[in-house]
Amino acid sequence: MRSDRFVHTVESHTEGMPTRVVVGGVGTLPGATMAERRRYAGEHLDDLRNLLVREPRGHAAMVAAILQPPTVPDADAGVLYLERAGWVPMCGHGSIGVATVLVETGLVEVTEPTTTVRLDTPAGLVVAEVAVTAGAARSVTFDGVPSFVLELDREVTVAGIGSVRCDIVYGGNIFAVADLADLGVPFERVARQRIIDTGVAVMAEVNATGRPVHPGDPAIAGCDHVYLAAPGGTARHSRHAMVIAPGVLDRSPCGTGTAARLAQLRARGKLEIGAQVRNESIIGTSFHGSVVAERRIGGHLAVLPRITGRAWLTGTAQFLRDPADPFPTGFEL
Ligand code: PYC
Repeated sequence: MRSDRFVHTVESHTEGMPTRVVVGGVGTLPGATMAERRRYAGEHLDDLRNLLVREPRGHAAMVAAILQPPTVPDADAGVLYLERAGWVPMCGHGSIGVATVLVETGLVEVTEPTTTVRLDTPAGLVVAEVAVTAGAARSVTFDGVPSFVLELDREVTVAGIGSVRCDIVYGGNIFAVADLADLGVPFERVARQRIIDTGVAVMAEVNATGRPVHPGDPAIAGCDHVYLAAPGGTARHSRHAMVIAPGVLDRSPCGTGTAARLAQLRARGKLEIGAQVRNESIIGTSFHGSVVAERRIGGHLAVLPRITGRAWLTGTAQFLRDPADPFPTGFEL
């Protein structure tokens, strides 16, 4: 066996979406904060990202999370999230996966019925309460990052469709939120490629007509997730398709997308503080969320989102890289 890289992972899925949790083989990255480590990873570790998420070790929907020593004293673990398009500041389904892995592998001290896991992420501290019974993590409730609308009613022109309205919202990542009905695409699995193509077109137009930027952190820039709300939804029960760059559907209900949806509904006056919202994915799995409070951040009224979902461990792996492999960083078809 020849290998110049070994990476140890615990595999999981959160309501259908994978999180490949890297527990060894990377080492501590330079940086005094997780935001600095994310920047470092973006500049130096794209080969590792590609190796982890692309074929033949990964697939189009693979998301990974690299565990790091925390950079703040009150956290249990630092986490870097990576997907096909890059190193994202935060990932909700990934945080649920990481918290579940930390509990079920004993990487944190476990208490029943609740174990608190504090994750140091590039977007800020994420506190997760894991419901534990007989050593098993039954569900994870996490407090997302303060989430807020950047712009309501942005008009974009989508080729073949025309002018479409969407809201630009930050929920840990930057989202465009639009209605599938306005795009003339059905909310059906068989229409998945049309949904993806339309979401990617909306994303491209949003970025081309005024690339959104987080007001407090210029490193969080660009819309790379599009929330396409299904017809017939209400403020209390939304069904949606989440299109992620460069063109894949989230299988889970998307944690940061759920936070963005809560912020959007609140900004539109459709959601009371404390009201429970069920957010359903294209495969019919759900996260449950609510706004627990509001806080002013700069010129924005941000909601503090609380979101619950479940994750399951699916395996462990040791990935190798053979220096003679013609695809040392994987490939995309
Ligand atoms: O759950 O926040 C999320 C997420 C982002 C991309 C895929 N899932």
